[in-house]
Amino acid sequence: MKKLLICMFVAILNIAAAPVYANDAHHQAADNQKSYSAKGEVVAVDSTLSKVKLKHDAVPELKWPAMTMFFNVADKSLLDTVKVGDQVEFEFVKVDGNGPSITKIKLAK
Ligand SMILES: [Cu+2]
Repeated sequence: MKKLLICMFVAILNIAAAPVYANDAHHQAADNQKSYSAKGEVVAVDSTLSKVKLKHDAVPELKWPAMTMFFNVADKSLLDTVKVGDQVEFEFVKVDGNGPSITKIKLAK
């Protein structure tokens, strides 16, 4: 629970920081399209809400510690290939005001 709160706090900080980039077209475009990679384990799949809960490793680029949290998925069909307990590699983008969104997810080798 504590880690989830930290994660939400980080998300809120990122939303608060967004206007800083709004004046700089270059940075805004780069940030919106940047995707981040991480590995983790599937803890829960909610295909109705297009969300997946992952126990993910640290994401140094975002200064995220390892934690368990929900991610949105860009396309619901991404969830067809994973199930609870799977070790996965995934990529996500950050969407202003709507949390991180997974764009790719596959079984880890
Ligand atoms: Cu997290």
